[in-house]
Amino acid sequence: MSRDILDFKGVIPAVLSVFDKDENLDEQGTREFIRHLLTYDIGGLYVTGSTGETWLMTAEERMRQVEITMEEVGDKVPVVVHVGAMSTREAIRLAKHAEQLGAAGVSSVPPFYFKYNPDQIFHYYKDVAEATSLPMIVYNIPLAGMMTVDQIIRLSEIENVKGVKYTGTALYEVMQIKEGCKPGFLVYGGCDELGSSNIALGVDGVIGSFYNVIPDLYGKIWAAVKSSDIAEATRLQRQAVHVIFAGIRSGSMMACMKVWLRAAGIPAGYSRRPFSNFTEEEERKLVDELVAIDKADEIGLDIVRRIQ
Ligand code: MN9
Repeated sequence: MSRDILDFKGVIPAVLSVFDKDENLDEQGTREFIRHLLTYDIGGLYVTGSTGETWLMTAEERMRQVEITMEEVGDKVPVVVHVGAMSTREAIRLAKHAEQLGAAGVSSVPPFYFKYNPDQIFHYYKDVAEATSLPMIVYNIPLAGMMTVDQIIRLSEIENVKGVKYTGTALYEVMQIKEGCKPGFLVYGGCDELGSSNIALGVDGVIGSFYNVIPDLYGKIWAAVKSSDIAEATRLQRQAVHVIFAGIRSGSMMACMKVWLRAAGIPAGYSRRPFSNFTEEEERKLVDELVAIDKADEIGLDIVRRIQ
């Protein structure tokens, strides 16, 4: 029971947004989906981020999504709201809204598209972080242009900047960040493919897309690493990678995860254009592929049990 960022630990889904077939935000579906996620041993929820297709949503829809999420979650687990926006002004509006609703923290990718210089990026984070009392989790992701370790260390000197979600693959940077930033600075692994390695490096949590689909498997990976059973962690991580690669190979990753969840009776909806959804035949193939992975790897995934 917490709204404290210090409890934002462990396996944390970057929540999928639930749209209906006509691309409307499906409020009832969202509620049911959040309730479903809360049945797992998760350390929190990260909403309206990349996996939530946030860049395809209006600010009003994002705020509505946060309202619904907070109503469903209450103080069961901490919720961090991604408030990244094209302008500082808009990010501040979203951050203030998240604060009013009781979020545990805010997060943001750096401003992108125009190639902002490091000072402009620094001031973006300072302005957004200082606009509320909430902790800010910086989000470093190649899609928005990776920031250097030095830049993250500089950002960590801003009082409200309390951590980073690092969706890179250069794991030595995770160590450099941990060593270079203030004590207690939170570091989250963002690349699901590297879950077990990130956990072994001592990250505070892992935040990502596939924890919407296979939170049970990642719970086991977390436990295996923490009990120093590296052989088991590696075996389980390999299985997770098979699922992730199937999702990526589909060509529309979020839509694919939603297909799998729907097949399991969980109302995760559809993706919004320009992402594509799948024909019924393609959907059947994707579901068959997930079931085949589960069988070949002898995983016993919860989602596959629900499909059958
Ligand atoms: O950081 C996610 N990145 C994106 C979070 O959504 C772009 C990851 O969870 C990846 O989706 C995942 C698959 O590549 O690692």
